[in-house]
Formats: sequence, structure tokens, C-alpha cells
Amino acid sequence: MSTSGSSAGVGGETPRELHEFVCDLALRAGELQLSRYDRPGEIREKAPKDIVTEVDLLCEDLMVSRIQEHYPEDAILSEERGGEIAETGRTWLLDPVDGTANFARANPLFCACVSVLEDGEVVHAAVAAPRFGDLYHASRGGGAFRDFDGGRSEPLEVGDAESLEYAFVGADLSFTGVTGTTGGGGGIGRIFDAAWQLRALGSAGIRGAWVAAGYLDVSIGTRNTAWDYAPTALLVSEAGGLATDLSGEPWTLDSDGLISANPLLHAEILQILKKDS
Ligand code: 2AM
Ligand code: CA
Repeated sequence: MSTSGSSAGVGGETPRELHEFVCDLALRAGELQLSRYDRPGEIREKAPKDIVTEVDLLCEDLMVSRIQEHYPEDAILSEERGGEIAETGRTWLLDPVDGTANFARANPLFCACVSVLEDGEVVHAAVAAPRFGDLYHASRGGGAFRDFDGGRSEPLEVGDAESLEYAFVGADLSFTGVTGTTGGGGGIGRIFDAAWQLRALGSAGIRGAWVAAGYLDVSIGTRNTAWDYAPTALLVSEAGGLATDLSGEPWTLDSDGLISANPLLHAEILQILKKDS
């Protein structure tokens, strides 16, 4: 695991130790997911077509209790139990199971997402996709990596497609927003028209990690859930790409959505979105 340095961080530990904790937390949640693969337990509908399984809650309990044990001063914002972002100091953003609808039917595209914010900025992130044996992780200024095969690690670099004509574009299409009027509006459809191929994975965390790895060229989302997109923002920028909101401003926790891609594709997408408005 490569990290950005060794001087002591907010809680007295080094950035490397904090980064290793972040990775370990995502891996542990991923192990729990695997241990319950095909056994999601009780499934509840939070809202129409938006579900939570017993395993989401178990992973969340595991993650929150470990953070509280090791970093009792830190704020936590987690998808199922909520929480808040501290204005100063450190906040943990957790998506205990990202791709819950996939997990609930034993589709392997699910992951656990952990991000750490310091003074509102994403400084560490990890995405564990246990059915693939992959751990994607990044620290600000320290690069992005995929760990796999029990100990191997490779640096991540976004793909080099020079135009959408040759690009794989990832987006999830099943919920209101992607074809709605927020930000992109009909421009999203134009991006799809211009792309070579589309991919709808059902996990925003994996989608972003795959852009960082070059398996996809673009991740685009028109709803912003910080725990889904914070890992993408850090992984893709550390892998040489850009992550912005739908108008091209740097992605923040309050953004209306997310576009991440290599700089050339990113510029082409912004042009398309501008033309449409
Ligand atoms: P989740 O699995 O943690 O709910 C595809 O569905 C992607 O969009 C997933 O990453 C999913 O996260 C996210 N998402 C956010 N809001 C959603 C909703 N209302 N219904 C389904 N997926 C949602
Ligand atoms: Ca989730």
C-alpha cells in the first residue's frame, strides 16, 4: 500500500497508518458481505425501488464500531444510520454495501466504500469488491492502487480514450435523476449517443473504481450521495483523471452530481452538456 507520507496526522497516527486502517475497514466489511453472499437476510424497502438488507446494517455496525473504538473523536456519516460531516477535523463517510440491489440477488457487483475527509476534503478512500478479490484505494497525493491476489498491488491510471466515440460510459439508469433535468438534463442522452458503449453496473463505487483502473472511461451520475462518490473523486483524480460536478466545478460533498473521466473526455462531456442548456 502506498501512501502520501509518514508525518503524524489528526489523531496522532501517521497518514500511512490511517490509510491502512481505511483499507482494512473496507476489506473487513467485504469479508462480511462474502460470508453472507446469497444470504442477504431481511430486505426492507426504504423507498420505492430502494432497498436495505440485513447485511447492509451488519456491515455498518462493524465499520462504525471499529471507527469509534480507534478514532472516538471522529465524526461519521453513514448511508443507513446517517450522522453528520464535521466542519473541521475528520469525518468518515461509509457506504456499508454499495450495490445493495445486486447483493440482494447474489449479483457479484457490490462493494464496501470508506472515505475519510479532513476539513471537508477527501484524503483517503477504499473500495473493496470482495467477489472480485479487488481492493481499490487512494490517498491524496499518494496515488491510486488496486490490491489483488492476496498481496499484489498495481498503480491505477485512467484510460487514454481521446473521444467519446471510443469510450465506455458508466451510469446507472434505473432511478429518477439520470434522465431528469438536474444539471445534465437531455445532455446525458447526448453523451450516451456519442459514446461507443454504455455500462450500467448497479454500484457507483465500483463504477468509479473502474474508471480509475481504465476498465471504464467515464462515470456519470446525476444524484449525489457523498458516500458513493467521494471514493470516485479521490481514486479518479489520483489516477490522472478529473472528477467534477455537472457544470465542471470540482466535485464537493454538495455537488449536484459527478462526471469523472480523463481530461480529454471530461472536456468533451462538458461541451455536450453546455450545448444542451
Ligand atoms: P446503494 O446500492 O448503496 O443504494 C445503482 O443503483 C447505484 O446508485 C448504487 O451505487 C446505489 O447505491 C445508488 N443509489 C443511490 N440512490 C439510489 C436509489 N434510490 N435506488 C437505487 N440505487 C441508488
Ligand atoms: Ca448502500
